[in-house]
Amino acid sequence: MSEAIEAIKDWVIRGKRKEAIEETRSALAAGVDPGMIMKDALIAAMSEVGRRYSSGEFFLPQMMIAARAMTEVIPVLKPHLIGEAAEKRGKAVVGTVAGDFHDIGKNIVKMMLEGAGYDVVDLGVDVAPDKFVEAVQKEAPNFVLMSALITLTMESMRRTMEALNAAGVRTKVRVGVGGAPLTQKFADEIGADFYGEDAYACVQTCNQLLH
Ligand code: B12
Repeated sequence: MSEAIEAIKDWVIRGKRKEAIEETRSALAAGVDPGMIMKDALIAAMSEVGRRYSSGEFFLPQMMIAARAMTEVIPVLKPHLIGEAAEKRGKAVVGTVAGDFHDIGKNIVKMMLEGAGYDVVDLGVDVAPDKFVEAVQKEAPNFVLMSALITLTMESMRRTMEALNAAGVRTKVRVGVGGAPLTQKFADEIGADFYGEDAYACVQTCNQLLH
């Protein structure tokens, strides 16, 4: 892996946002692939932070400053990652489910969808099942995309599916789920239309389902 990628990853893990931004700018200027920076530096940094948190090497404040560094690098990367979509494709409602405040992954999904020509209604974090239902009724989207990062909050996805069914709007939308602890098996179990491993997969599946 290139030295630049390693350096960006390291600055993010250490929560050094100015250094992470500077390193990202020089890597981009040197022609390093932006997708690689996202995957091998930023997302890899978050996995490592998670590992260190689990093992007790890191505590919550370190996880927070690393997350802030990542969040601030993303806008630097954004113009290099996504182009101007030629045409509008469809509409998606995105949100992190009830009880969960993690939004980095959800925001990347949103960014990639917008870059691919989707209108995205972002419900934010800690979104209760009835808020998803209201958004479907009000916005008439093609997709409802739910994100969860905590094993316990995956259950909020199940409750949201139940709420969509109970309100009679489930058949009006395709539902996609994602986030680090999610699996295809869980998506099948709660009756979602698809699971996406990452933001690229999410956009690809949405495109396929529309055609
Ligand atoms: C950063 C982080 C935080 C930040 C969040 C900042 C923010 N604004 O989001 C802070 C410090 C605030 C935080 C808080 C907490 N966290 Co935290 N956090 C993380 C960490 C390190 C990284 C998460 C992340 O952003 N990853 C990078 C993104 C890009 O990845 P992603 O979200 O998976 O998204 C990608 C794909 O999954 C996919 N995707 C995502 N959403 C969707 C949706 C759809 C539809 C599709 C198709 C795809 C898709 O595309 C994305 C891009 O490719 C993880 C560790 C880990 N391994 O995940 C722990 C982790 C998730 N946190 C954890 C915990 C325990 C907590 C706290 C409860 C800690 C506490 N004691 O307070 C709180 C939670 C509070 C709450 N109720 O939400 C645990 C969860 C354990 C579990 N299994 O349940 C983890 C796994 C850490 C650990 N190893 O223990 N956290």
